[in-house]
Amino acid sequence: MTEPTQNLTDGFHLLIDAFKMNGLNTIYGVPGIPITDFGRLAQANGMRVISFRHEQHAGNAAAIAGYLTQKPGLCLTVSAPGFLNGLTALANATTNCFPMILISGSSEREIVDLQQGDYEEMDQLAIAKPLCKAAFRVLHAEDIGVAVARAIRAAVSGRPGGVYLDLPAKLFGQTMDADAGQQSLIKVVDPAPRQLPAPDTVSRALDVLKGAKKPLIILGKGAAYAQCDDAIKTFVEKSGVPYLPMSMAKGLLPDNHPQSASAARSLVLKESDVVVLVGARLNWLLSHGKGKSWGDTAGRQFIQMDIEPREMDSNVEITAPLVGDIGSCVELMLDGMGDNWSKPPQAWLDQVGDKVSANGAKMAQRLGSDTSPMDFHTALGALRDIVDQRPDAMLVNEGANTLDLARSTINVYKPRKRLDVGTWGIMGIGMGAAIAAAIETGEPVLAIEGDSAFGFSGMEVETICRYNLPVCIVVFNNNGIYRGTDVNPTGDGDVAPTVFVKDCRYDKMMEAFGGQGYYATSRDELSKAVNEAMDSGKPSLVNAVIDENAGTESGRIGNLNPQSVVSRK
Ligand code: ADP
Ligand code: TPW
Ligand code: MG
Repeated sequence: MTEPTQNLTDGFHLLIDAFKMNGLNTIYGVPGIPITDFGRLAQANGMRVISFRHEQHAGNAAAIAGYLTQKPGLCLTVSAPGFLNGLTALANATTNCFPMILISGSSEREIVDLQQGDYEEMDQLAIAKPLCKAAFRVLHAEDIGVAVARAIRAAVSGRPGGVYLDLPAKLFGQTMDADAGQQSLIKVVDPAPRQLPAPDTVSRALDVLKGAKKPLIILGKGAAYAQCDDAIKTFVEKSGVPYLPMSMAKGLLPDNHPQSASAARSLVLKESDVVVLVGARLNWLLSHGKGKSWGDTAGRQFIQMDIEPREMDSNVEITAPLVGDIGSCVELMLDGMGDNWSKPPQAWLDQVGDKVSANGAKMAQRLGSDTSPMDFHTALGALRDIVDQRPDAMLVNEGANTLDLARSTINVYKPRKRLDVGTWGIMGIGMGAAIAAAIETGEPVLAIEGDSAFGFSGMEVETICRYNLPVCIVVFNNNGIYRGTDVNPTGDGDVAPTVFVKDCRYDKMMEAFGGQGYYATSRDELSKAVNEAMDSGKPSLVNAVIDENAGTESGRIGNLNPQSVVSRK
């Protein structure tokens, strides 16, 4: 006779209880051996389990969930290949400082370690380790509580990032006494404690800022992640300093804010004498803080607010390193500024303001265009007007020209509304980000996708339809990567490597799964389709036909693209 099971629990249930106890209620993943039943049981126990068609997109969704909520997003995969598919997203999350936990089932330890050829055999822990913040393996059910607690802390404390949890198949079925199991779980207290910057650095930063003739504030996605939106807005406004938002920091202050220097980016980078970095790294996206884009660097001083001490001096000297969480850094700066803080010299504000007005007028004219076929500005002009009317919508954006031009033309009015290719400039985040945005915020989602970019995660259209998510995808269909006009110079055989099937119909993909497809060849058709789609709240895809000649190679980052100068083919 088998023992009664009422007083027993097992690995499956302990894991679910540990997540729920810590407020982690959604899992993004793909089922299979050995985690199929885990997904089922999680759903049966009230967790939301979102099944994808490919782990990379589930992982990207988990990372975006982490970014939006400050709780680690959970991604669940099978062993070896499923794990590897999820690993790209884990590495990307870590690179972007987004908290997530990749949980993968794995094969039997003894067989893996002796390399005896188990089903999907792979030493996953060793492979994950260098690509994330922390990696843990759990061999005993009674350790699940500790493992989940450590995974949460590692993901969200300090600089957020990805954590890997390796769960061998045997763990799930291990049983233990239910009471002892319950007691082994840990509800993590204060997982991301505030971290105050040293008082003397705050004074130093204030002195440097006070002495500035041409100050500039740069807001990064770390500032958006920190969810201290009011303090940041007050800091920028009280300082009177022109600010530049990095792409995912757009909307921390509305893009039409009078202090926004976005339209004068080149000028403010070149001419600023004091730069305050708020949750933004001086990586390639800011030309490493030196070189041509920054003009004459002599005498320029940087103040940097970042939770990661080792970020300081990574590219240039940081005069005032404020190591702490953005909320604490900004609040202490505000305290120190007092009530009589004087604004920057008027000459600087006028210089920036004049440039912003001149460039803004040029851009407004371009966005008013109505070319046939549509070029990028015609299509983006239509979408910009739509987003102006729908400031709560979540915006997802990837591609090359489709990314760079949408970033500089579409205004964002609220924090954490814009999700894009991030630090790596990676293609394929689109559908994962759109799904997480819809699930985590409940707001409608507009995904503006290059046709190539969309292809990386396009099959997740089925996922969007299956969960009936309010996602409107607009595919900028210019027949290829950057443009659709490349030809094979040999004159026969394969088409050029950057072009796709011409005039294809991505809208039919959406229809295939029961969503609404639209086909738009003009500004009017595009406006009408996107408005209708967003009003309906139904899964929809608009195939926007874009002039295949319109794009430029690599969009705005052609300078990073090596090209042969040798005359042989
Ligand atoms: P962007 O790409 O927008 O310029 P980055 O990803 O380069 O932004 O930089 C984000 C920075 O923010 C990282 O250096 C990270 O350590 C930091 N960061 C993330 N969260 C916080 C936080 N809560 N407080 C302080 N710094 C943070
Ligand atoms: C994971 C390289 C950068 S941009 C891009 C590729 C393939 C697609 C650009 O074409 P798209 O946009 O989307 O049609 P548009 O408007 O200019 O025509 N693999 C990964 N990441 C990157 N960044 C690439 C390849 C790339
Ligand atoms: Mg394209």
